[in-house]
Amino acid sequence: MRKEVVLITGANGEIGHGLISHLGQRGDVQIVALDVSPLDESIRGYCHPFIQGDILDTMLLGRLVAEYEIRTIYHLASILSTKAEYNPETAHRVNVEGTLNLLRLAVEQAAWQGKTVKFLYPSSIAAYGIPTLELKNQVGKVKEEQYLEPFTMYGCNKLYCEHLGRYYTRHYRQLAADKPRNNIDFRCLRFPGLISAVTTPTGGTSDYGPEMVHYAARGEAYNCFVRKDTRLPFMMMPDAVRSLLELEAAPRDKLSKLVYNITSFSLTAEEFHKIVLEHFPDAKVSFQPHLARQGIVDSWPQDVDDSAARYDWNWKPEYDINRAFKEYLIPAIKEKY
Ligand code: AKB
Repeated sequence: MRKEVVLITGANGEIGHGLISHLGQRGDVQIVALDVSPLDESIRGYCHPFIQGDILDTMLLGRLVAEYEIRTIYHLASILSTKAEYNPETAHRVNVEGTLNLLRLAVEQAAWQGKTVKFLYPSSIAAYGIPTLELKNQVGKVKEEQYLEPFTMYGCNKLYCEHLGRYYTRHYRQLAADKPRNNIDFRCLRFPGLISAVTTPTGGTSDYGPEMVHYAARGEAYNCFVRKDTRLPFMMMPDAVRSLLELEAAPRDKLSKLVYNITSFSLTAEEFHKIVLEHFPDAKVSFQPHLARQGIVDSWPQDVDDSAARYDWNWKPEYDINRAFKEYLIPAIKEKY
């Protein structure tokens, strides 16, 4: 039997890496992978094919439409929050025009196949913007609809692309005489800061968490760019990958939202440091807040309300703080270095 085709953009990024390893080992789908950078050798064998190319290259995307019957798209490619601030217009092009191109590809695929195409999209806590630190410290778990005034280009892009996904799913070509049957099924997760044992993040602002652990494991000193009391929600990569796959598999009629918060645990940079020291007693970490990056993290919630995901599709993280470090991150990272 022919395997269903899954297109993964941003294949070489952190989530892409985890998702391709997981789906590749499962072996029940054909992974067509796309990234501007060459793909890590460890996951290349799972991709049939891997295409090195740009999501802004509409000719390339047109070729994909013609060559493959894509049933599910995991559109992971994006420029993260810190990197995006150095060149906001380029970030806008990649994050927004790139997403629009992929939604367009999904529409064409759906029309061509006469079938629904699922579109899985990772959004982020960066979509939030809590105006003051005082308020951040008061509000507790933030719901999907609250404080949506992001401080970063990346956050604006993520929030707008959530709207684009909703538009394409519910209203696209609403005035067209030949309005096509609605065949895009957009499903989105707002991720907290993600932590992988396999890859180190680049260009994000929640990166201080994973960086602290990876630096300690390599025996390198780390200068943390946020204050000790800075609290953010985090999640381990295996949970993030599982959440994407569970949302993908959930029956449409169980989903009351197109965009869901999810989280695993929240901790401060100081708590992070203490855990790192338990496992790497020689770790050298200093705290020297970077004004702008601190401001960005201060606008993101300490915690998010993921009750809708828990109720609608039974979301539950496997890794709480204890298991996250003891059973996943530390053993895997010690093996890596
Ligand atoms: C970033 O820091 O930009 C990302 C995110 C929170 O989406 N890790």
